[in-house]
Amino acid sequence: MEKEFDIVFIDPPKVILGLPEEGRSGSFFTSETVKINAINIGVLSLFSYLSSKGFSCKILNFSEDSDFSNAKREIEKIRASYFGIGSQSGFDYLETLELARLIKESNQDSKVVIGGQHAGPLEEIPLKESRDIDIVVKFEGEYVLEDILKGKLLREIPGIVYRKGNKIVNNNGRYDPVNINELPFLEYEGYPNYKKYTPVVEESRGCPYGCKYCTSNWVNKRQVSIKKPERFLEEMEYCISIYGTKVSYAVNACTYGMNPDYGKKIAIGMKKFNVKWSSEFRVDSPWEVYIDELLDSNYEVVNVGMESASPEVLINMGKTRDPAYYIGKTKKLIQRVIKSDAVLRVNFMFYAGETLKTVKETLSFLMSNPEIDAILYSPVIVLRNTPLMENFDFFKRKYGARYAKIESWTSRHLYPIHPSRYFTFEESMILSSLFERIFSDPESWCTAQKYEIHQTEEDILALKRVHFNE
Ligand code: B12
Ligand code: SF4
Repeated sequence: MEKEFDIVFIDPPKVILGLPEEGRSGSFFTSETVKINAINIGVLSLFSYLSSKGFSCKILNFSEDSDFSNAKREIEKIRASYFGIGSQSGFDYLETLELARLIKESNQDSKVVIGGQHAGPLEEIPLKESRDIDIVVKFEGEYVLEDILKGKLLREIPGIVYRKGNKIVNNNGRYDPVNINELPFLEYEGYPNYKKYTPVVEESRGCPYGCKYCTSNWVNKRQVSIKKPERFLEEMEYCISIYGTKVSYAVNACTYGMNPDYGKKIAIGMKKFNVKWSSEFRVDSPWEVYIDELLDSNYEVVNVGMESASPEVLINMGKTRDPAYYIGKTKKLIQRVIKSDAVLRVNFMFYAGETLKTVKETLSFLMSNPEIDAILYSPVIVLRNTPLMENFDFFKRKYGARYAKIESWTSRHLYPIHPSRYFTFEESMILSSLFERIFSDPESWCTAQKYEIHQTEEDILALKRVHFNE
């Protein structure tokens, strides 16, 4: 049968198989009733790039489905040479395997390729766990998929794992990072129901820092591609022409303003658009250079990852070698932001090796900085191909940390832990959830979180009700 599309991308459903039973909180844990509803930027970027190269592409968005009936129906109708599933977090992994099965049921000759921040670092594992998956793309997908669609021999394509007969072959090497200045604008209209979601524009991709729990430095090789301000603002203008000025805009970056002069120019340019926006940056990034312009540009939420106020934990995380400087700089940022109208949200993590002392240090920081409007507090989950997993023995020996072997999590290759002899996983979850509510003003918490849901009155109210029992 004639293939309708070269590649059909799929944004998979989230946690509809084997839902982790434990109540969820913090950035790794969303309430069951209010799921994150956001555009899968990885998939949209690949769709936009390959379309610009002349390939016929389509996106199927099942991310909000609560069973597979819709997916089954849609997949049965469509014919494509390749199906590409974007597994971005462990919460869509089992669902990705099930989609692969459904694809092969009705499209026996199609190839299934998967990638994304979760699937990539798993390398050969998805191929071992599902006969229906043919290729895993380990890193960025643009050039790799282009090669695949052009029919290049798989053995000659760096950074993929694939099936060859009964063998699984893991190719070494990788392409240089994609220069995001050279990518086409995101083709929002290609994403089903795109208007329901928070519009997003990439400012930079990748991260030079090496936090030990994070997969980004594996997927992006600790290299960064930053958009030139002119290019960014052009794309933002295009995005606003589609979504209008009434919604808030997410500017996607591991750390906004890694080139602080660009950060300043972008903030100045954003002011002219007169739209609310937000991004994320580290407390120890060079924000002094652009913070005045940022706070004067309708920047709605200052969303920063501090992760801990305990010097010992900060060192263990690989966040900084100089905790006093790091903590001092956070305090300066707080003092600057409170003079503005922006909401200040600071993110924390219940890390491996937390002791009574380290938790107390973070709590006393929160108590002495009541100007913080909202926090996210998440128990750490160990991920594959991170230094934390590789050096987990250190935390076992020194702090009595252990893996919490909970099937509903580990089957997703998300590895929760008992952080130390002082705390179990369950306690770290309960405490994180409590701290989050105690130290957050509900209104501000929802303003920060609204970038990850549909920005409707009802969704925001529902979020507040569920999270704060209000
Ligand atoms: C921005 C971001 C978000 C945003 C937007 C996410 C979105 N829908 O796109 C928001 C805030 C909504 C979000 C939410 C969540 N996120 Co998030 N997020 C990120 C962040 C910082 C950047 C991702 C990004 O957009 N990158 C830019 C795009 C272009 O790059 P990319 O996704 O890597 O895609 C490239 C490749 O991976 C590959 N690729 C991607 N898809 C595919 C598909 C195919 C077929 C192929 C071949 C290749 C491929 O090619 C792409 C282009 O080069 C990452 C960390 C990071 N540094 O990447 C965490 C990260 C992905 N998020 C994470 C998590 C846990 C979550 C949540 C589960 C948190 C929660 N509250 O529940 C939710 C889940 C959201 C969901 N819908 O599933 C984790 C995932 C860890 C894991 N292994 O499970 C990460 C890695 C951060 C971390 N280390 O903790 N997130
Ligand atoms: S700063 Fe953020 S994206 Fe960069 S390594 Fe640390 S956690 Fe990962």
